[in-house]
Amino acid sequence: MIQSLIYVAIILTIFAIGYLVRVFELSSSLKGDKPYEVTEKDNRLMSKIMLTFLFVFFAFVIWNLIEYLPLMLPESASEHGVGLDWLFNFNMAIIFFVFTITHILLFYFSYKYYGRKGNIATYFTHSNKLEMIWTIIPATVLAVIIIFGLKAWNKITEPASKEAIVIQLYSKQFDWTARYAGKDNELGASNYKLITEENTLGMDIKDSKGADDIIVKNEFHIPVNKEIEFKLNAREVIHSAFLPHFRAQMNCVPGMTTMLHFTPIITTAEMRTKPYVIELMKGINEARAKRGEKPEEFNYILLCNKICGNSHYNMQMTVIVESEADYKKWLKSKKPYFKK
Ligand SMILES: [Cu+2]
Repeated sequence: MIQSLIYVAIILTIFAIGYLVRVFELSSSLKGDKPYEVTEKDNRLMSKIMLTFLFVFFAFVIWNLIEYLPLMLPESASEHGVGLDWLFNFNMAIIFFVFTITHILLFYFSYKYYGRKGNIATYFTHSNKLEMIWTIIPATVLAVIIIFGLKAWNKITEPASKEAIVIQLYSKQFDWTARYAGKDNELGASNYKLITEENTLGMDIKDSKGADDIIVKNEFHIPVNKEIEFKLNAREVIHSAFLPHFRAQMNCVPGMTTMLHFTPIITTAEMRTKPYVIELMKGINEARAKRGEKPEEFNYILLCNKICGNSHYNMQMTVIVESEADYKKWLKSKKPYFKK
C-alpha cells in the first residue's frame, strides 16, 4: 500500500515539475526573454563549477583511499598469491595513472576553453600521429597485462603435482564439507544417487579407495608449505569456493568436478602476529564490541561467492594453516568416515 502511494507521489511530482517548467517558459516568452539561449556568462559559471568539481572529486577519491585501504586483505597467504597481488597492484597503478590524467584534462579543459563568442575550435579530419599514439600505447599495455594474467591463471589451474594433498570441498545449500583422501591420497567414488541423511556426500561404500577418506565439517586444516589440490563439487546449484586470503576462487558446478591448487605459505598463528592483521582485527573487534558481540580472532576462511540462496551469506568454513606435524596430529584425531 505504502509502496503504491510512493509511486503515485513520484508520478505526480514529475507532472508538477513539467507544469512548472511550462509556466516558466510561458512567463519568459511573455517577457520577451529567450530562456534556452546560453550566454557567455552561463558558460563561464559552468566552467568554474567544472573546476570546483575536479577538486571536490579528487578530495573524495583521496578520502576513499584513506578510509578503505586499511580494510584491504592482508598479504597473500599462498605462494601464487604473491604474483597475483603484484598483478593486481600493477593494474591498479595503470588505472589510477590514466584516471588521474584523463580527469584533470577533462575538467581543466572544460574550465579553460569554455564557449566564448567567436571562439572556434581547431578542426582537422585525420591525424596519423594521434591514431598511432592511441592505438599503440593501449595495445602494448593491454598485451602486457594479458600475458602476465594468463601466466598467473595457468599457475592456479594447471594440473597439480603428484605429491599434492587431495581434499574435496563439497558445497550444498548452505554449507561446506571437506573430505580428505586419506593414506592413499585418492578420493573414493561418490554418486549423488547414494546421498542419504547419513551419507551426505553420496560416497560409494563398494569403492575401497574411499575406506580411508575423512570427512570434516565447520573447520578444515592444511599444512604450511605443502601443495594442496582441491576438488570441488556442488550438490544442487552453482556455488563458488572463495579463499580470499589465498587469492583463490573456483566455481563448484553440479555434475562435474572443478579443481584448484595452491601452496599456503603463512600459518594461521603467524598471520595473527602480523602488524597489519592486528590493526585490522582491532578495528573489527571495536565494531563488534559496539554491537555487543564477543571479540574474534583472525582466521582464514572459505566462503561461497555465488549468490546461491537465502543463507548464502553464511555459507563458510574456517581454514587452519599449521605446521605439518600439527596437521598430521589433527588428521590422526579424525576417524575415517566408514569406520565409525
Ligand atoms: Cu553457495
